[in-house]
Amino acid sequence: MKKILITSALPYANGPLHIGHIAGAYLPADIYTRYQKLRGRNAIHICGTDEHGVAITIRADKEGKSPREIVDFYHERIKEDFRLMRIEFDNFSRTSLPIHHETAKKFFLKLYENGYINRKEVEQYYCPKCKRFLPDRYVEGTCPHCGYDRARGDQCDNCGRWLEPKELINPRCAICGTTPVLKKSFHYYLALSKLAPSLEKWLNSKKDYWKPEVIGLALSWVREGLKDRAITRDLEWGVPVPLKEAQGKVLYVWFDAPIGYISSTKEWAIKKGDPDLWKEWWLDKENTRLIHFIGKDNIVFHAIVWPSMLIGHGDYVLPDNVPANYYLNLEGSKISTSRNWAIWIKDLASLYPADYIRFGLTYFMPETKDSDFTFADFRERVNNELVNNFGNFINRTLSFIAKYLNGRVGPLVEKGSDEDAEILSMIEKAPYELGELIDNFNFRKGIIYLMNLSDRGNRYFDRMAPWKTRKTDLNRTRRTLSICYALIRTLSVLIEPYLPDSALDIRKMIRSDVRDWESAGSWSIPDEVEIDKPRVLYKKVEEEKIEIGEKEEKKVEEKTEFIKFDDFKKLKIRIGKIVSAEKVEDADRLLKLLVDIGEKKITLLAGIAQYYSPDELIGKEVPVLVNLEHRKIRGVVSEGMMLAADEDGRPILLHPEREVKPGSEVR
Ligand code: B3M
Ligand code: ZN
Repeated sequence: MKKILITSALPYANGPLHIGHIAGAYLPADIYTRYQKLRGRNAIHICGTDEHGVAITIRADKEGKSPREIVDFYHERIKEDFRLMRIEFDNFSRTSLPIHHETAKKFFLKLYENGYINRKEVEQYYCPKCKRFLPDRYVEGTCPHCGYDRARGDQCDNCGRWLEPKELINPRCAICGTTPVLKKSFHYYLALSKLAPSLEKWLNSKKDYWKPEVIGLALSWVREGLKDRAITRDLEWGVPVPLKEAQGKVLYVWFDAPIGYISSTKEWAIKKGDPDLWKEWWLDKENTRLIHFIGKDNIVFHAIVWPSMLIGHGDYVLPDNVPANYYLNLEGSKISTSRNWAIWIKDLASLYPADYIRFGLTYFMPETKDSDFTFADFRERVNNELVNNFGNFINRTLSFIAKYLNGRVGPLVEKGSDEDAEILSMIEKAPYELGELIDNFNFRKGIIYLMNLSDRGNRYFDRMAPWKTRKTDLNRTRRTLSICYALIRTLSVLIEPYLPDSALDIRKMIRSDVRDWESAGSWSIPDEVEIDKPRVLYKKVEEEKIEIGEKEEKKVEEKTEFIKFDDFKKLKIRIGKIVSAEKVEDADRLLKLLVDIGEKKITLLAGIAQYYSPDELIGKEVPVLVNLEHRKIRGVVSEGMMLAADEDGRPILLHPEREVKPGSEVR
């Protein structure tokens, strides 16, 4: 039996977690790991916080804190979010730990020795205003591939491609917006072009069993041709490049972060008191299945860059699968932390028990396409499925047992009538059928399968009508309820990967210690058993409670209607110098201006006559929209529009801070 090494993406320690994180990577990884363990397989779940890179330093800059303060704070905060969601790890490490720095440096040196890292002289963006080199995300601009206008210098959020700052169209400094200039520096490059053939061969071996969208994306990128990529940055925060000549440079965060999977496993081994234990997982290529749970934006790094690094290194196991999820949208719009269009885990967990949220998010898991979380659907799923179906089946069965059978059921040894046998055969098959779904990363289908089991239980209960038979045939009643009990016992195991707290509660109520997957397929109750006093498992969720966050966040959304940068670029705004100004006959609000915009002079009509006299305007410089469609007013053609501030309806003219050349662009 192979060992299963499960990882989930290392969250950046620069903010708390929201539902998109949980549904995208961590909940599926947790369900998968819990299942494998219940099935008696040798599995571990490894993770930690990603504490380097520009995602952290930008956050620190914004908050006026040091990167260290930021990562210390959010490491704890993120751990708390996971605890609230019952997401468990065998080890949850940090990439700022010495063990990680050493591991990453060694990894770099091995690749360097193997000839897969080259030094290159480069020109790099430098912001003249901030007076600093601008590594990756410090530059923003338009994606050269898909035209997305808020692409960052390391990756395009829209099409997912790995970018370099120099590829961006219309680059700007992410801090101050200034157009950066190029300056000479040098960096180390990962020789992806050289690794591409081996990578492609390896990817081709995954075609049959990876999610089609993941393998499809990866292969299409390889076929587009892979370029060597810089894996170092001019930054102070990060893993120092382990070469003398490279003072002041650190490893690119996406180079060091996946190595965090290895260093976290090392830390786990040390904590277990067996420091070499990690080798049994990372070096045993034949007997380890390495599975990376990630979101869609991390596909390029886990299906292209990281495997290339591993191939170049040579010692370590390669990923067996990368079951990436799509995006979870929120009420129809993309989750955006900067616009606070997100539901934070801490907020949601203050309203509902973990299992309600896990249940709801499993239903919304974006497994095969982007999905949309809405509060209305969330309530409906929880109320209709978890409460009315699953919870109700358990509740009615156990209350009947308590009321009419003195809390006792069983024994149950024969399959009996067709109707009974149908439920019992269903129990026998369930662990295998559900197991197959989970093994294939079909987590949504898995929860639907489970709800179907309790639904069939409910219908059996209705048909057998124990409330009637208890008056006429107590044996029949006992048998019916024993069968329902057996199904609950099965559910108490099979539901555990999804709803771990409920599983525990149910087992306590039915006083069962059956916990392993295979035994969940057995229905027999050899001796009479007694149950605990039943308690209601779930309550319906109410509407008002969630609406609060919803409304607040809607406000943020409605306030600004965002336009594309490309649309903004269509506006040609120039500084114009007013050459002459005169009143327009029969129009007491209008002035006719002749304005020098560099290459020519144009005529404008401006509704400012009540506030400015022609004389005081001559010689003044003002911003002018020069590509507005022409309009004829009172026989005069206006060829553009002067821009001014609007103070409660009163126009206030704008002037450049010092005199500039007429025709200068305003951006
Ligand atoms: N921290 C990116 C992210 O949170 C990154 C994942 C690293 S996995 C090695 O989207
Ligand atoms: Zn793009």
